[in-house]
Amino acid sequence: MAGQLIGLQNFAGSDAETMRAALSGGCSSSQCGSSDKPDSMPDEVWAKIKDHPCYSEEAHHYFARMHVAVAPACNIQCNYCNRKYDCANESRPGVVSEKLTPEQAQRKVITVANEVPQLSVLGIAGPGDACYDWKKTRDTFGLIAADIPDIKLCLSTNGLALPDHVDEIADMNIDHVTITINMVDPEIGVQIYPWIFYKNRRWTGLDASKILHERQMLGLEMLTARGILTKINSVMIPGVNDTHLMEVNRVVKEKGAFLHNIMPLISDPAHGTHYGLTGQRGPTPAELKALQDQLEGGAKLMRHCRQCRADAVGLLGEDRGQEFTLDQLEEAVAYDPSRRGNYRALVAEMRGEHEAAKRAASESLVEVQRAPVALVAIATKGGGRINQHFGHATEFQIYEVSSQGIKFVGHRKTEQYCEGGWGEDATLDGVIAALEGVSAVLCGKIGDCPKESLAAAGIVATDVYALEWIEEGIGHWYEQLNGQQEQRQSA
Ligand code: CLF
Ligand code: SF4
Repeated sequence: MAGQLIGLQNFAGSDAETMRAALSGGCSSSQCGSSDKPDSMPDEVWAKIKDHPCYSEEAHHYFARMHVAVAPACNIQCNYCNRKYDCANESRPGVVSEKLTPEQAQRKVITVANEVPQLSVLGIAGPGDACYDWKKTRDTFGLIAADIPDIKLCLSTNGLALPDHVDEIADMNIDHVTITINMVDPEIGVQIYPWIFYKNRRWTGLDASKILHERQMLGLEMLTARGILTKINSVMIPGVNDTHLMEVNRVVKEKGAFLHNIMPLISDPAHGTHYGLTGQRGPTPAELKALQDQLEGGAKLMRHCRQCRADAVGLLGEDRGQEFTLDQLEEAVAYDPSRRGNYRALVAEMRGEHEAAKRAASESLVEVQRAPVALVAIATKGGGRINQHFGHATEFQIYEVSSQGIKFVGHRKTEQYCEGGWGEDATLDGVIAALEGVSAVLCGKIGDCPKESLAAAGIVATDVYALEWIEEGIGHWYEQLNGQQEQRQSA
């Protein structure tokens, strides 16, 4: 069944046929038409999210974001942040990005747009606060929107300075704003924020926490009133705000938040943060999933966040930032819209086919009565297909399957097992540990050796479904599992 696996991240050419082959993994058939728009979603909201890889889980299979690190100044102190590094409210902590001027950012974005046709969103997520360092944020977005009018503009903020800029945000067509809201009770905020800087003075303790809370709520309400989509990031800090995040979810939903993204605290003494140095731990993956499951039915959850860098480039889960550092950029660049245009046209076709496959998979699962709920890990390079070699994966996308359907529930990061054609046993042990609780791994290709080790750990690994759509492959695997069980029961 498996044909040639074609990389999605590096399209060799800009012509439509090359891209079609890369996207379809070798198949040439496609159908136009249907979309993934939920029936209850207004068309104007769908138009804003359908190509945004963070606001739409489906879009993250096809579209890429890039961040430019133009806003280094910050007006608060979070206990999980060390100012040597980038803003941990949106980015993985402990990472330093290359700070850019708005003009340097403009050259970088044009270069990326010419080379990465999946690019759909430009985000400013620090390395400090995009609203506090507003002039640089505004100048950067202004320059790039003039060159690439269809790129979506997205920013991330702690919220303190947000109300001062909401009108300009609306005027500049910034459709997506993330606010980090870790509490709606200032008493809890005291344990997270030692100080803020507001109205030319420094505030501490409960006063600081109250001001921050009021400004965050005001900013969220102002954005909602203007129809700007908001995502709320909350850092889950066990023993500090973990149980309180239920209340945060309720309040932000009431105030119109579009998405809620619960991010695990990453705490490491090497990062030099207050929490890192005082031994505050982050949640386990199981604790995070349990909280997310409890929140189902509240504000819609984002479960596919990768806590990316403040200078990240590429599909979520990949980081091509190092290919576009300042020293590699040309002095003068001009935007060429052809590759992004060709790519979008093809994705519009492919999505129809993907949707049809998803529907067919769901319908066939209704027939499957007896098999238990299972977690399935997928190795994918993007495009919505099972198209990555097991040994090349640095993360697996995790889906939950039952007779009720198939849903994306998260991802697990791993070390790459196979480097230069050889797999390391020690690395494989780490991969197996990362796949705890998973019943099957579906991938583009896998050798006998890792397959046997996974089988010994109770995990089926197979490349039989290579190049199928993810949901299609999971559905086929699950039906086959059910068939085996039925045979065992009738024997
Ligand atoms: Fe960047 Fe954030 Fe915009 Fe996305 S990231 S500013 S909304 S374009 Fe996305 Fe990265 Fe998670 Fe952020 S995966 S850290 S949620
Ligand atoms: Fe650090 Fe971001 Fe918090 Fe500022 S808002 S202290 S940069 S994590």
